[in-house]
Amino acid sequence: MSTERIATVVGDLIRRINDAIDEHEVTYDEYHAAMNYLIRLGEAGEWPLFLDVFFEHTVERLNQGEGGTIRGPYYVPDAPWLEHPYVLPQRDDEKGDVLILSGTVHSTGGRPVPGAVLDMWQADADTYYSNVQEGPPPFNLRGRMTADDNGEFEVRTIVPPSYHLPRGGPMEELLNAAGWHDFRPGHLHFVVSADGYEPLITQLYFEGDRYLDSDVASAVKPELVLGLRKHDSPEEMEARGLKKPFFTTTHEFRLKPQDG
Ligand code: MBD
Ligand code: FE
Repeated sequence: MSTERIATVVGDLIRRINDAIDEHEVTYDEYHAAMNYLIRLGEAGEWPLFLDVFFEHTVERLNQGEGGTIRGPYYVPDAPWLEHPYVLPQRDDEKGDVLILSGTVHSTGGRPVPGAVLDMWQADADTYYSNVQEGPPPFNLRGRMTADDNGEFEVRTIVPPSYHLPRGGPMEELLNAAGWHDFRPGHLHFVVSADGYEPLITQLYFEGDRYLDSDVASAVKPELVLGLRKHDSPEEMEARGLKKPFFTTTHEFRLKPQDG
């Protein structure tokens, strides 16, 4: 970043925070409480969580647009490559309803993108992300896969229930202190990429989740909310080799060509 850009953006941030302090007549006690809070936020390693919850959505909207949303703090690179038929790595007794997500990767012009890479991750049914929180084994519910020659893919995972942010640290303390809830609608995360296209960072949500309209991270867009179809007949379960009911849904990811 240039000196000029830093002076412009940081200068404006400082001015606006001073305006808020002024408008709300912040006391010395409040000023020191804020200082103490920000120090503890850093010591707890929660700066990425704080920034992605409160600010990433605006950066995302300016830089990605339709079909995308925020990445959030819990992406981990180098997730395992999956083999056909794709099943997101999970424990034998992984909690949650079975979800079969099928779909396509197309260009914004509508053409299939053969071989597009889908890097996918999600929390488990108890809201824990592998490689981040204690609990799940490494790379649980994280994996990379490719779309076929027609840009199509299908992957089996679990339906993500409503999600709450990690608790017990400064982030939860702030949300409680302000009387705000700490929930996000259940979601699946993706980075979809292919040669010649801008990578698409996005999430998928599901109809009926009670937090679709009040996501603490402000990251829901209508085109990312999918319907779920339930399959509970013995024939459908047997055809899939499943012993319990399952849900299906589909989505089309649209990649923007580079420089165009
Ligand atoms: C998450 O899982 C998440 O997706 C976001 C955006 C913020 C915090 C935790
Ligand atoms: Fe998430």
